[in-house]
Amino acid sequence: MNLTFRIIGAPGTGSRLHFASATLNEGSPAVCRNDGSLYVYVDISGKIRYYRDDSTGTEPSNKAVPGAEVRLFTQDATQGPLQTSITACDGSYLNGGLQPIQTYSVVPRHSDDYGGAIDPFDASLNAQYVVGLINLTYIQRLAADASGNGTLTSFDSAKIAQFSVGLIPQLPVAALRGDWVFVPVPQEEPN
Ligand SMILES: [Ca+2]
Ligand SMILES: [Ca+2]
Repeated sequence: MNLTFRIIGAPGTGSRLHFASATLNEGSPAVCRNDGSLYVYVDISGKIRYYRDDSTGTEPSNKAVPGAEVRLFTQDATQGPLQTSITACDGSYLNGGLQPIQTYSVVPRHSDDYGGAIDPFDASLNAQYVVGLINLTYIQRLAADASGNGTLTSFDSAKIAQFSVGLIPQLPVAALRGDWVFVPVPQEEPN
């Protein structure tokens, strides 16, 4: 037996569905009255942008990050991603048709595709910060932490220098959290 419901309402709203009784008009097949729920599907969408626009020096910038992978997870950590989308040319992504009755985590990642962003000058900036010659913002320090240990030292400067001239294929931090760092980290949001 198929029952068709036409659901109207705002995304994320819904109601419980209770079957008070069920009667079949012929024979004596078993009838199970399992309650359920009806809800309007929700979408999770957003945009990924570079923190810094290298052409204008603007932070945070409006410069889009295309081609990043955006994975959507449920709370069940044993499951793989429920959906995966790729950011478009304007940095936007959309994961749609989702049940509003559970918690989701949005986890972006991106690899390689540095576009010449890491050069010896970055190693120099890092070194200048380490000896107190310049200041770096929190996000700049996050980007400069090549070892991923939470602090900036001359070791980070050395790794950036080595990577920028091709002596090492990857920064040590990439083994911990991938080639790219995304801010903010995934967090819970209400519907
Ligand atoms: Ca740079
Ligand atoms: Ca470090």
